[in-house]
Amino acid sequence: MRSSSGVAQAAAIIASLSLCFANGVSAVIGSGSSNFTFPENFMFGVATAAFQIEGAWNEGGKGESMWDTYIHKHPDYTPDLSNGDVAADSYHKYKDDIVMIQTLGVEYYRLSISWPRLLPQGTDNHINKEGARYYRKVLEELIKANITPVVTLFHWDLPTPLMDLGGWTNPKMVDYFEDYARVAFTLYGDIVKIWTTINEPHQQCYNGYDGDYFVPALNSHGVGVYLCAHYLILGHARVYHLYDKEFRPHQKGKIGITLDAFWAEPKDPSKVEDQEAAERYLQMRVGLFAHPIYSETGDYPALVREVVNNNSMLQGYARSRLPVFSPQEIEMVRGSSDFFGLNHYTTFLMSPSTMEKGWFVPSYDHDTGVRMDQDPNWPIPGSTWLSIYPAGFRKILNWLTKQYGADVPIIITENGMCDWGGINDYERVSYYNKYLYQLLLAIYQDGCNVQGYFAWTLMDDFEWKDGYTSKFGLFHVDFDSPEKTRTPKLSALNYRHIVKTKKIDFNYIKQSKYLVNNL
Ligand code: GBH
Repeated sequence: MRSSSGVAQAAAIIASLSLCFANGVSAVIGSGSSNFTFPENFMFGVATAAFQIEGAWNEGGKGESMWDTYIHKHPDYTPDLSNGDVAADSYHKYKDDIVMIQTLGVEYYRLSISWPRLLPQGTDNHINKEGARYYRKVLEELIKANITPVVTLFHWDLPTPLMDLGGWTNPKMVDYFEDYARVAFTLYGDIVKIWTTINEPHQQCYNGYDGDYFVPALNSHGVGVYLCAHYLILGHARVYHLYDKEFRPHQKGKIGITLDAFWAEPKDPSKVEDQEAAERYLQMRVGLFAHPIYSETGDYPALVREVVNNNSMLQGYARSRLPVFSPQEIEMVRGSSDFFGLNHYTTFLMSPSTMEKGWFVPSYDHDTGVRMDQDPNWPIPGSTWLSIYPAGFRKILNWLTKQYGADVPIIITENGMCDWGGINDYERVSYYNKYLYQLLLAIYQDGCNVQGYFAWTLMDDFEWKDGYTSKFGLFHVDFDSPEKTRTPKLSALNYRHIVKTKKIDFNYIKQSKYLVNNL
């Protein structure tokens, strides 16, 4: 194995780091060990996505995803002029990845299947045998290593031929998604027992269909965005029922969806209009997807329906830009998830606005009608959008619990922090400690039903629009080396300690300047 020595080396570095920290180098500013212990069966894991790590974009019979096609056509899409052609080369180095996951001591790994690697045309008439074998090998290797795979079917890398048909604005996508899922359940359902259908529909529709921040860069402001949401929701529900009826009886697994949610804080908590803006943001951006699936009544939230209907009318549309579910569809979607997969990163401060720079009329932003700021006191260690406000994590968990009840377990399918790189990532250590502490408070003091946590992400990867400039990994990847050498960061060591002790020890690793800031 050409690179297993690199991983052995990585494991050795982790071991030596432990020794060095056991000698007590830390300058302590934090508040010592938290009193709380993570619950007995709490699922600790780490997450990745196919397009961000695999590379091998045209190997092994793989078809093109819309990200491949778009970035090849627009090479200056990312600031470093990069693409996902090679990425972290996990297609060839998956065994190394699995050793890294083992080193962290986590029992779960959330990965995604590249739809075009399995179905090069997107449709199920042609299954790529080599792609099918690849995921089989990865999944079997994980099981051998005692790591439970959690598989996402769609983490944004839509097959280009389906994008050419309009992507998720096309109602036919619901069928295609079901067909793809059937192939995946048939091939892997004997060993995969936890599935998620879709990763972050909101980010996909907002950035890719309303705007051009993500591929497909459709710029279908205020129109395509709701079609995308509508058919993603229906596609999810279809796949849920497919699994529930045809596969669950013998495969006996679980299936849910992953939604993303920033916390929304009123900019001035004493102002009613800011409180309303925060609530409107949450309903428009989280409720749009969560309410149809997790609420008692189903369908889009009343507030969203009202806002988009009214604006559509004022704008001269004969019908609402927000599509309408039939009563049968409402019933099909309602309750179509065994858990609530939540990705959470940061918080914004909300105040009402009718127009901001860069908004279009109509658009999702204009419909939402909320200006988003961040508190200058919140540290921003990397990309502009991700500022550190740990308490927001506890608050969004409470908001979701209040909205949708505590019956459906929440699994944090992503949480993590970006910086500009480096192995001594004290800020990331601090981020994880503080966010995980808020999660413990949500469990023990607020009664939120959180059953698992996946750190984003195993290693530095292709961070979509940011290319390779923005780093989220627990492991550093040297993208300049042909080996894509992986090296553990301090945050890997810290996470391993948390997983092992089931406690957060704020003193385990020397503190950063950000820790002074007691949020
Ligand atoms: C998740 O998306 C993804 O699931 C994952 O693939 C990704 O690597 C990870 O998080 C880290 O980014 O929202 O207007 O402030 C997060 C999607 C998209 C959120 C860009 C922040 C910035 C523009 N991110 N967005 S805005």
